[in-house]
Amino acid sequence: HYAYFPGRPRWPAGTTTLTYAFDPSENLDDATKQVFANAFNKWAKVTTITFTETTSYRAADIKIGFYSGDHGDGEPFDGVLGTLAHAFSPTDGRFHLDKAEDWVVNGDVTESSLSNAIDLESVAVHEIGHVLGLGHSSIEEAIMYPTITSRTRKVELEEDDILGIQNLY
Ligand code: TQI
Ligand code: ZN
Ligand code: ZN
Repeated sequence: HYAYFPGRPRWPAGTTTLTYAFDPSENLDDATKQVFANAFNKWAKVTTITFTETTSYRAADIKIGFYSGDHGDGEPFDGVLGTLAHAFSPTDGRFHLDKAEDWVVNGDVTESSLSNAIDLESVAVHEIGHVLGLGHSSIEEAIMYPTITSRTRKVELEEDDILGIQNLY
């Protein structure tokens, strides 16, 4: 079953648009940005919130970046596997990914020759759930279930994820 963060934090009532931006200190290619756009769209489809990219990192509601090791927020990344990414509860908006992972942007992660390959969209859909206020689900099929395996793709919201987000917004 779905869960929320303690105190059930959420983006304010009446929020119809959330903006997101990529840390300008890295130059992500369009394919990578498209993966995030696709992940946001999964949540947009089942809520009344739309997500739009902005070039103003400073002003964006959701700030996305890839970092390695200690990156200044007290939650250092740990190299290959272990923690892959983290996102803070509403309305913080920080969404960080571990640069050390073998992220799969294009192509079929299940066919990757890298045993540690991680599907970027799968992780992005999960972390956006956290950005919006969902905690972890006890249902294994849910996007918000707290385990993902290498070389696995899991990007479709499950009924439990949808009930959770629709009960929050
Ligand atoms: N990162 C953890 C996660 O996103 C970080 C974390 C632990 C967390 N507890 C939290 C974030 C509570 C918010 C609230 O769950 S992770 C998965 C999953 C991770 C894990 O790198 O371990 C995914 C990142 F759920 F599949 F295991 C993405 Cl999809
Ligand atoms: Zn971080
Ligand atoms: Zn999680």
